[in-house]
Amino acid sequence: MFTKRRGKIAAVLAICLPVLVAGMAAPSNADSGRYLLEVTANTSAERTQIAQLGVDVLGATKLTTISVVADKAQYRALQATGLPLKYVGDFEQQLKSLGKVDFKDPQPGQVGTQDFPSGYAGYHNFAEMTAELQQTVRDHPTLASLRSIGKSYQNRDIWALKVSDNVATDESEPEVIFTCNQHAREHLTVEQCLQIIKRYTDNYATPAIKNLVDTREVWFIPMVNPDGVEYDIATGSFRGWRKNRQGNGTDLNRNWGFKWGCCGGSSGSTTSDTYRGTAAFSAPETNVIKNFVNSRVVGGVQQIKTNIDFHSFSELVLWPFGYTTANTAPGLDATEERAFRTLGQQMAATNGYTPEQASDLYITDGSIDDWMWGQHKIWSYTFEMYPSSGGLNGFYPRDTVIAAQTSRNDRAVDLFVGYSDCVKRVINVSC
Ligand code: 0X9
Ligand code: CA
Ligand code: CA
Ligand code: ZN
Repeated sequence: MFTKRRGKIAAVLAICLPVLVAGMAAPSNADSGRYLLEVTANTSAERTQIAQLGVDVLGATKLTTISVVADKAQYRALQATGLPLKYVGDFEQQLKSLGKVDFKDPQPGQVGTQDFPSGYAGYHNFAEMTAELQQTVRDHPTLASLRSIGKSYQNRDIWALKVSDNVATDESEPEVIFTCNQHAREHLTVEQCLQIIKRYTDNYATPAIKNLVDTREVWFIPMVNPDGVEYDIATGSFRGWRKNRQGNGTDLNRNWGFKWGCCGGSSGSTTSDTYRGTAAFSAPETNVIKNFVNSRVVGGVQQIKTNIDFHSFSELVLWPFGYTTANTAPGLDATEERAFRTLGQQMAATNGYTPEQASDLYITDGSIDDWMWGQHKIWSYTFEMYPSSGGLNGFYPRDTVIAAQTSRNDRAVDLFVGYSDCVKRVINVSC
C-alpha cells in the first residue's frame, strides 16, 4: 500500500529517474490523470464503499482484490479508506500496452478503422454482427427470425433474433431472453449470444437441442450497446469504454427503472462510469428493450419467463437483488430466493463460475436483473464471463479464447432454458 510519504518519494523519483520507475510509479504529473489500481476489499460493504467513490470497477478477483480505474481525486479518496491499495499503472499506458503486441497497423491519433485490431478479428463489430444475424435467418428461415426493436442513441438498430420451431408464429411456449453487451468493452458477451444462436440453429438436428428449441421461444439481443462497441474500437486501439454514447455516456446497467438510483449503487455524476442517466430509461437502448419486454405481456401475462444478461469479467453467476444486501425483499420471498440460489448454484457447477447474490459483489441500483424480476417476475441472472481476474486486459482476451469460453456455458445455458417453463421446479415447487 502506498502511504502518503512513499507517494511523495515516488513522485520525486519519477522526476529524477523517469525510466527506472516507469510502470511502478505512483501517479505523477506526466500521467493521463486516470490510474489503474488494485484494492483489497473483503466484504460487499467495502466493495460498495469503493464503487460509491465513483471509480470504474473493472472486475473482482476472487471477490477480494478489485481492479478499478480512478482519477486523482478518487485515488486520494481510496487512500483515505485505509483499504490496501496497489498502483498498477497509468490507464492510458495500460491500454496502449494492451495493443502493442499485435494491433493491426495502429495509426496514432487516427479515428475510424471501425474494426477490431489483429488478434481480435474473431470478434464481431456491429456490421459483422448484423450480417451474421441476417445469414442465420437465411440459413434457417423456419427457425430464426430477425427484427429491429428500435434504435440506439446514434441511430443503430438494436436487433432481436428469435429462435423457435414455427418461428413466424407466436406460439404458447415459455419465452426466454438473452441480453448481451450492455457494457461496450465486454465484447466477449456478443460472441456468447452469437454462439448460442449458432448452436440452437446449426445443431437443431441434435435431439436435446431440438427439444429445447421446439418447446421454447428464445429471444436474443446480442448487442444492446452498439454505439459503445463502435466507439471502443474506432481508433484501432481499445478505449476501455463502458457506457452508451449519449452525452458523456450513461451506464445502461444503472438506467433500468426498478429502484432506479435508490441506494447508492450508481452515480449522479455524468462523467462517472456508473452514471445512472437523468431518469430511469433515459437511455434509448434501455428504453427500447423495456418497450420490447413490456410488449411481451400478452393477455395480461408476461410471456418471457427467464433472462440471462451476459457481462465480463470475473466468472460469476449472480441473481437479484442487487440494490439490497438482504437475501429477500418485498417481491422476492424465501421460496423464490431458494429457487434463484439453487438454479444459480447448479449452473455454476457446470461452468466453474462462483454463484452468489448480485449485491454480494457490490450494491448496484437500476440494473437489468432487478428490473426484470422486480417489474416482471422474469427470473433474471447476470453472468460475468471469463476471465476470473484481471485489469483492463480482462475485457480484451484474444479471439483464440472465444470458442472455449462461450462453449463453457453450453450446459448452464441449456439447463436454464430447460427450466424456463417453471424455475421453481428446480426446488420441487410447482408453478
Ligand atoms: O456492475 C455491473 O453492472 C455488473 N458488473 S460489470 O463489471 N460487468 O459492470 C454486475 C451487475 C450485477 N447485477 C446487479 N448488481 N444487479
Ligand atoms: Ca415455437
Ligand atoms: Ca409466445
Ligand atoms: Zn458489464
